[in-house]
Amino acid sequence: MGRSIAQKILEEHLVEGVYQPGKEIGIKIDQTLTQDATGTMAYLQFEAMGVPRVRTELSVSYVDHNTVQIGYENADDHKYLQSVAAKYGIVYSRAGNGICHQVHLERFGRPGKTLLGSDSHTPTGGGIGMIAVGAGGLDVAVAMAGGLFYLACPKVIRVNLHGNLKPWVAAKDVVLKMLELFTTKGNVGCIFEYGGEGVSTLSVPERATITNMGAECGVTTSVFPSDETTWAFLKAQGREQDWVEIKADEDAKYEKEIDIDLSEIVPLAAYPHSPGNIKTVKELEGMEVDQVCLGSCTNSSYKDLMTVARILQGQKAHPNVSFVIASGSRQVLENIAREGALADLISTGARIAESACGFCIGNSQSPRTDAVSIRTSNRNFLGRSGTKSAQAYLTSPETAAAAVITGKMTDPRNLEEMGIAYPDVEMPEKYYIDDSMFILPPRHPEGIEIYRGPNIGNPPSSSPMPDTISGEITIKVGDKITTDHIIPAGSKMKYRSNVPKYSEFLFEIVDPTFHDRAKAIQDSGKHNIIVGGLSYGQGSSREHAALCPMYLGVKAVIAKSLERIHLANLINFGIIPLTFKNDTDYDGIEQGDEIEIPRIRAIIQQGGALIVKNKTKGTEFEVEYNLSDRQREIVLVGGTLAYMKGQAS
Ligand code: MIC
Ligand code: SF4
Repeated sequence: MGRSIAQKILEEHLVEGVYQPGKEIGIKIDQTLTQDATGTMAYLQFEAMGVPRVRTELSVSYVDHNTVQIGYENADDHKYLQSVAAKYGIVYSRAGNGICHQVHLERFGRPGKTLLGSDSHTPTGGGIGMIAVGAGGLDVAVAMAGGLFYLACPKVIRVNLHGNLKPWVAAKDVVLKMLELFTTKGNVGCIFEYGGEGVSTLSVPERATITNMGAECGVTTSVFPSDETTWAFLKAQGREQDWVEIKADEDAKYEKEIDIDLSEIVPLAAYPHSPGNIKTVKELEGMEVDQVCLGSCTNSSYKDLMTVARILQGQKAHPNVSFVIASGSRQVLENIAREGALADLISTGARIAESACGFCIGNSQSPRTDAVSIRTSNRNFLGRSGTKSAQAYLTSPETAAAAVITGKMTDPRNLEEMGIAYPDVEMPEKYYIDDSMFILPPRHPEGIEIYRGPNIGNPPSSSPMPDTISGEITIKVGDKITTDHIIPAGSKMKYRSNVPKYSEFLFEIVDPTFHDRAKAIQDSGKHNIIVGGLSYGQGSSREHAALCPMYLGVKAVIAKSLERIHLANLINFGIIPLTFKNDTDYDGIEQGDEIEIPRIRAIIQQGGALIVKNKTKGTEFEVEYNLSDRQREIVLVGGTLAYMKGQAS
C-alpha cells in the first residue's frame, strides 16, 4: 500500500513501536532547536543527564524570545546558553540573528529529517518537508542526549490544494481557513499533510506560514512535499545539496481528505481572543485600528516584508496607527535593506524592532488600553499582547498593510481602487547570506566553564506519585485554557530560569490569587488539583505551565480533554493528566472542593477504574488515565528526570 509523506519520514525514524495511528511510537530525532525562554531550563535538564556532547546530527540554540534586556536576567541567560552550546557541541544563534523557526528554515532545515524544538511553532519546518514537532524542553533535552522522542503515531489528514491564490490573498488566509474548518480543538494526534497541484503555486515561506499555524489547530505537525520549489529555496540559500525529493505515493491512504480551492479563499482575520475565531476581513471592515504589527515566526519572511514594503511605497502610516515591524531574521532584514525596501518602510513611519519575537509574546510594543491591534502573528489569546483590554486580530501582511494606510480594518483588495497595484514579489534566486551571527562549537570544549549568573537556578525536583491524592480543587477553569492563561510570558518571561519567582504568576490572567492559595494548600500538606474543560493546555510548548504547578504541589489535572504538548509536559513533571469519564461530572465540582483519589498509585500500577471522591459534596465520579507503560512509570516515579536516573542506575 502507498505511503503518505508523514508515514515515510516517521517510518524511516521509527525505533520503538509500530506505525499504527494512535499507538505510542519512539522516533529518532535528527535535529533539535531550542529558544532561550524554554532553552535555559532545557539545558539545565540536559546538564543533569551527564552526557558529554549532544548526540543529534545538529542542535541549535536560538536567542529570540527574551531579547529585551531590562535588568540583568536575560543577558545572564544568554551567556549561560552560549557557554552551554560551546561545551556540548551546539550551534549558538546570537540575539539579533532572528526567530528560531525562520532562521532554522533558512539555514538548517532539511527535507526528510526529523526536528524536535522546544517551541510549539517548530512545525514551521514542515514547509520544507521535515517532520518538525514542538515539545517541552525536557523532551528536547532527552533527544539531545540521544534518547527517543515518544508520540502517539499520528492520524494523517490530507489537504488537497487546488488552483491559485488571487491577488491580495495570502498563505495566512489559507491557514486561517484551515482554522475555520478544523477549529483549535479536537485535532490532537493528527498531522496535516498538504498535496495537490496547488502546492506548486506556494513558495517555501508561504508553506511555512501554513505549517507554522497548524499548531493553533493542535495538530502534531503539518508537512508539505519537498519539490522543485523547495529545491529553488534551498539553492537560493546556497544549500541545494540539502535537497531531497519527498512526495506521497499516489495510492497513499489517509485518515481523511479535504479539498481547498485556493482561488476561492478571501482575506480572513482571527478575532479576539482565539486564532480559531474566524471572520472575513470584509465583515470587520471599518473598525478603527490603533496598532499594526508585522512580523513573528508566521509572517516575517523576505516575501512578507517585501510585499508590505511595495504596498506602502510612497504612503505614510495613518496618524492613529502605531506601525511596528520585526523581521523574522537578520537575513530578511539585511536582504530587504539591500533592496531598498527597508528605506520604504522607514519612510512610511514604521517602527523597526529587532529580529525577534518581540510584540508577538507581549514583551514589547504592548498596545494602549482597549486598543485594536492588527497582527500578522499566530496567537491572539487574552492578554498575550501585554494589555489585557486590547483586542488583537490576526491577519495576513497584505491586510495589515491596508490598515496602516487607512487606519481601519480594510479588505486589501480595496487598495486597487486607491491606485495601489498588487505587488507580485518574486522569490530571490540568491539571498545575501551572512552566517556570522552563529557561533559554532569548538572541537575541544574541555576547558569551557559554564557561566551561571544569579538568574540561573537549578530545576526543582519532583516527588513520586503518592498512594492517595488528597487535597483541594485549587482552580476550576473553562474550555480552551491556553498555556498563556496558565502562566504568562511577556514581561514575566525573564523569570523562566527562576521557578519559585515565575510560579508567582501562575493563572495570573484568570485568577491572581491562585499562587497564594496553592501555596497555602501545599504548606498545609495537601495536594493541589486543577480542573479544566475541553482542550486544556492549548498553545505553547512552555513546560513551565507544568513545572511551576509541580513546584506548587499540583499532583493532578482533571479535564474534559488535554492538548498534546501540555499533556506530555505534565507527565514529564510527574503530574497525572486525567479526563472525565462523563463530561457532565465537570459540572458537579467546584473550586475549593476537598478531593481524594484513593489508591491512585496502585491503580496506575495495576490498572482498574480510578474514582475521584468529592468529600465536600459527598459524591464520586470516574476519571480516565490514558497512559502508555512508559508514561505510567514516569508518573509513578515523579517525572522524566527521575525516570531517567532510575534507568541509568
Ligand atoms: C509562544 O509563541 O507562545 C512561545 C512563547 O513561543 C512558546 C514558547 C514559550 O513559552 O517559551 C511556544 O510557542 O511554545
Ligand atoms: Fe516567537 Fe511568537 Fe513565534 Fe512564539 S509565536 S516563536 S513568541 S514569534
